[in-house]
Amino acid sequence: MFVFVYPRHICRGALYIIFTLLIVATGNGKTPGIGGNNTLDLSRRKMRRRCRLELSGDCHLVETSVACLRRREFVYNSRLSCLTDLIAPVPVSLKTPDEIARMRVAGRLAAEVLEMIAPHVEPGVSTHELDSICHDYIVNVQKAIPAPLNYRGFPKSICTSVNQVICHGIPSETKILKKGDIINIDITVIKDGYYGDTSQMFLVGEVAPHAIRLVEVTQQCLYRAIAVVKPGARLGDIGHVIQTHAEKNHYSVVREYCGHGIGTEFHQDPQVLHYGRAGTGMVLEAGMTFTIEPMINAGRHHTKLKKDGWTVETRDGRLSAQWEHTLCVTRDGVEVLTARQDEIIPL
Ligand SMILES: [Co+2]
Repeated sequence: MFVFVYPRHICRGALYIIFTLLIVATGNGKTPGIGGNNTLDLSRRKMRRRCRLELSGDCHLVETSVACLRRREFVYNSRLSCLTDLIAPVPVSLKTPDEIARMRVAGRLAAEVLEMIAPHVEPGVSTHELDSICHDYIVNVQKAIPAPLNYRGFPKSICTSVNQVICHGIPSETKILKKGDIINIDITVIKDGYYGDTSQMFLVGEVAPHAIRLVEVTQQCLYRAIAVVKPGARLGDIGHVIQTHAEKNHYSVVREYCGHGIGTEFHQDPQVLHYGRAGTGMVLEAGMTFTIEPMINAGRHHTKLKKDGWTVETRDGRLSAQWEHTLCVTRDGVEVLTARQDEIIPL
């Protein structure tokens, strides 16, 4: 997984505010724009309408943007991608059968790391030990590369997110797993230049029923989302089924982090939001490869970034769960490139 934060809608929120101020400054949009240029004024009106459409019914976006303004790089990247998107639709690469075969290999390797690490996830083990075991396996057995290591300065080979940690938890010698914990282990490997990205939840010893329920419902969210993937479906359909199922169970969907296109890069377009409206967004086509990785909170959806610059936690301190797969849209549906051997995915 390793979702890089760059939700365009957030900067659309910022743009909307800027445009609104501009319109007010130039006489509520009724007077000609700068230098009396009507063309400019018209295009500004169009953009304003688009920004308003993006925002309609989603007041939290403004709130979210304030929280995210803390990260300069994030703001820069999101503004850039937003402006690009306003000018031209995002081109999404369609993979050839040969590329998909390579991604199948990378996906299988990532899944195998999870299969390998499962018996090690026990009370008393440190997340650092889990990281070392995965690192050695990926490098020495699989002859592959752990993608998170040194990615934008990330210091470890896997992400380990325990209990209230939503994602991007950094493995540590002092973080010892104890009975009752829930942990997400997120693996991304690079093999022959192609990426495979997957994560799963593990229960550490005996776990409280409410935590098990969160873990199960989050996995159902992922499976329901996978089941809607086929040519002609839309990205909004994916977000919609996840949000509907999570909220029906009185949970919330994390907004700031999303799934992503994947291939010869860790993160490509499109962004795959885990909430949204059915029938909206990009139309899926055979050959697209992307991840779906819902992060579902037991309490509110708000997040906070810890001082280490990576670890994302729930703001209310309640539990969070996440499951992730890398998928390929096929001619008649979907192929899960990171399916584990014992996994039955209801399609
Ligand atoms: Co990912």
